Parts: sequence; C-alpha cells; structure tokens
Amino acid sequence: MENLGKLIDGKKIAGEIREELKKEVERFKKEGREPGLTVILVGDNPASQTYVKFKEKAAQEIGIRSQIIRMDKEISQEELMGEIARLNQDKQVDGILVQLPLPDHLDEKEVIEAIDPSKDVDGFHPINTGRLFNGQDDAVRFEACTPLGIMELLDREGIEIDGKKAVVVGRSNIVGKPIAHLLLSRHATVTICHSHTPDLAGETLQADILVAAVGRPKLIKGDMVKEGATVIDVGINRVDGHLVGDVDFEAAKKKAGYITPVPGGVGPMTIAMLMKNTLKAREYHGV
Ligand code: BQF
Repeated sequence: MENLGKLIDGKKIAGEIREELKKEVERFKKEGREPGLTVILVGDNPASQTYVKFKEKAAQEIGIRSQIIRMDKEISQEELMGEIARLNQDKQVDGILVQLPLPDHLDEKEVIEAIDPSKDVDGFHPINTGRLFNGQDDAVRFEACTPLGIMELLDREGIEIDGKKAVVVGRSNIVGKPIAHLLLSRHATVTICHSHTPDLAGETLQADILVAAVGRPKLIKGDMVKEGATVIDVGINRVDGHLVGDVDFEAAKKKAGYITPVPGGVGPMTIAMLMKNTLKAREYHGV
C-alpha cells in the first residue's frame, strides 16, 4: 500500500513562493517602478479585516507598494464606484481588490465589473472569468487566487492531474466553478457536486483529486474519500472559536494520499497567488 496521509504544507509552500516573488519585485524596482496593490475594505466585518491584514502583510514582505482604503459601511454605491474609477486611472496602482463580501446595500457585480480587467488581481471580472472558461490564454488573464493556489499546491507536490478524476464539491464563482475549469484545462475529468447532488459520497469516492469548497464544517467524512486520493480542503469555518475545514481532517487523513490542513493549507496560498497576480499586472502595465 502506498503512503497515506501526507500533509500538504500550504503555509510553507506559500512562504517559498513569497521568497521567489521578492526577487521579481527587485527586478521591477530596478526597472523603475515597484508593483502596486490597493485593497478596498468597506465596513468592519472581522473576518474581512483579518484577510485584508494578511494581504497587506504579504505585500509589504515582498516589497509591493500596498495601500488599504477603508470605507464606512454606510458608503453609497456611487462613492465606491468613484473610488474605483480613480484607481483605474492611477498609474501606480497595478492591482485593485475590493474585499468581499460587501454590505448588502452595495451591488457586488456592478463593482467588480467597474474594475479595469487588467487590474483585476482577484480574477473576478467577467472578462477574466470568460477568458478562463473559454480557455483563452492568449490575452492577459487573471485567475481567481484560491483556485490558482490549489493548482500550485498540486504542481509543487508533483500530483498528477492529466487523466485523473477530479470531484469538486461546491459551485461558487470564487472557488468551485473556476477550480473545475482549471482542472479541466489540465485534462482532468471533472465532476461538480452541490446541494442537489443525490449521492454525494458515491461521487466523492471516485475522486483521485477531491476539492471541498462549500463552507460546511466537516462535511466530507473519512468514508467519502477514496484510498490514496488527494484531498484539498478550501473550507474556513469558525466553530467554537477555531477554524475547521469542510473535511473531517483526522478521519480523511487515514484514507487520503495527500491532504491539506485548515488552517495552513489553501488559505496562505490564496494570499501568495494574490501577490503573484499583482506582479503579473505590473508586468503587463509596464514602468
Ligand atoms: C490559513 C475568504 C471566505 C470569504 C471571503 C490564511 C487566509 C485564510 C486562511 C486568507 C478568504 C480565505 C480570504 C489562512 C483570504 C483565505 O492560514 O489557513 C489566509 O486570508 N484568505 C478572503 O480575502 O476573503 C474570503 C474566505
């Protein structure tokens, strides 16, 4: 029997990637302009504040010029749209990220569509998702950071994708749909499961690569994992004051070949890929 339960250390790999990106930032600085990232945070959602701090810390660590614009939770759609229009014109700003979720009275779709697609480092603009879904890699194209982070983990661990069966649990625009497309583009056979899937375990048990991204604590039990499978846990659920994934880690570890922990798995990779996308935007924009 092959080795089971190998931990994929996303925290460590993300650190290695940030080291690599530091060198690229040096090159951009020598060229005459460092990459710039602006994060807009509306309101005071505690989780969002934590995420934004992670993003700023990573940017500072690798030498990206970063700025957080904090806006009151009562701000109007027009004010927010005005800020984005201004940042679209700002030559120092390569990446614009609006931290989600926005307060209910604001129109997320309109906000995302207002961002210059060449500055859309989150990869949420329909120009960028469209290019991903159409398999167009001729133009600049930003891919969502979490799916990109998952692909990077698989590649760096040497996990084969071509010809494998991948099952994605969850169909969000931010994780489920784009990771399914990325896996498909690398020639996996992909199944997307969701709340109306009649026999979830029947599907997940066939997965060589199982991605859980639904936001339900410990939904994926040990007996839903095929022996030797790679299990990628995207869930970040707060239960009794600590973080729990969408996978029952202890049980799944006994079956999986590879498994990501929560915290310290996919999360840190999301941040590292945001930095990578910011450098890509800088490359595209020039000095
Ligand atoms: C870790 C996010 C749901 C909704 C909006 C490191 C992050 C998380 C975990 C992080 C996330 C989740 C982010 C860990 C950004 C990932 O050590 O396990 C980093 O900062 N994330 C976000 O910006 O918005 C979200 C999840």
